[in-house]
Amino acid sequence: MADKRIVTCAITGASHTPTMNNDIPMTVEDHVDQAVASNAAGAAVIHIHARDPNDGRPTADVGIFRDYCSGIKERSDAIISITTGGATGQSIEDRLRVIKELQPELATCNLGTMNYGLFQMIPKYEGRWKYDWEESFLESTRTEPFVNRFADIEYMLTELAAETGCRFEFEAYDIGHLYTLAYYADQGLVKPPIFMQFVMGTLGGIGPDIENVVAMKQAADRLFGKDIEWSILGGGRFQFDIVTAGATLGGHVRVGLEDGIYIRKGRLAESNQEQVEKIVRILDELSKEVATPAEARETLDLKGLDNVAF
Ligand code: KMH
Ligand code: ZN
Repeated sequence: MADKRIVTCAITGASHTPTMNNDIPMTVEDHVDQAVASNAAGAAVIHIHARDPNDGRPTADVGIFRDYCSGIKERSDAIISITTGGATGQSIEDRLRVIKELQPELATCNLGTMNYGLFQMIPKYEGRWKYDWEESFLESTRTEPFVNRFADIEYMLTELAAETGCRFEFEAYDIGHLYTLAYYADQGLVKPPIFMQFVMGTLGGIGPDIENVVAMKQAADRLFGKDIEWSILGGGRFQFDIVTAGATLGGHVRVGLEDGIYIRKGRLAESNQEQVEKIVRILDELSKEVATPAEARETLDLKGLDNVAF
């Protein structure tokens, strides 16, 4: 593991909707502004999904992704990690098109088909929805699985990687996913450094308990040894507890409104930047240095901003 901590900020996502937090970015300008501000606050990596600017619904529109990416690139040297998870209801073809066209430095690779329950948030917002798509979208996660088949993973690790030169932020939602990745590493399809995101607290994945963070780390150490650069995110209200525990155990960290919409108990975050500032403060108190984008590129062996297609 590199000494300096790579901070990722997941600025928008599909887990939270406009009703839940007024400060979720909606327009292209919002996304670019919040990405640039988060980068300036210490996030070397900006993880993006795309939203329809009219009502904030998740979209796979490559033009919108392109506008975010070129806007961010114009005003910063942030590393952009584009989602391939997209949102429930999008086909795998829709989800991967953006990677083929924009050829980013990093893209996510989700390590298994699973339940991904967002419906449990519905009762809290009943009768207050701002847009008609929000409740039905969250409800659809009760019946629609999050599809990431072995064949999809293999395609990403082989053809997509060769065609685009992108590397992956591997999303592990449980310990079994680490074993899936270890299988592909044994097959020679994954080369170090392996950038791994421990995703703690998804309904359908491993829970947000400190004991589970330790178990994930121990399994990753056993399976990958020094080949891994692991990072951690905590979904929902345990976001900062989990991320701080991960940092203490030696991990890189991910924050952002995709993963949690609060800055502390009872107070919604005002922006992604506010969450980045908080984790950078915590890291500083723990005497841990934050990696610049250039340092993160070196640690993760990325191709560089000159080689993207946006
Ligand atoms: N929403 C996160 C828990 C992706 O974008 O591909 C997982 C994620 C996956 O960020
Ligand atoms: Zn995401």
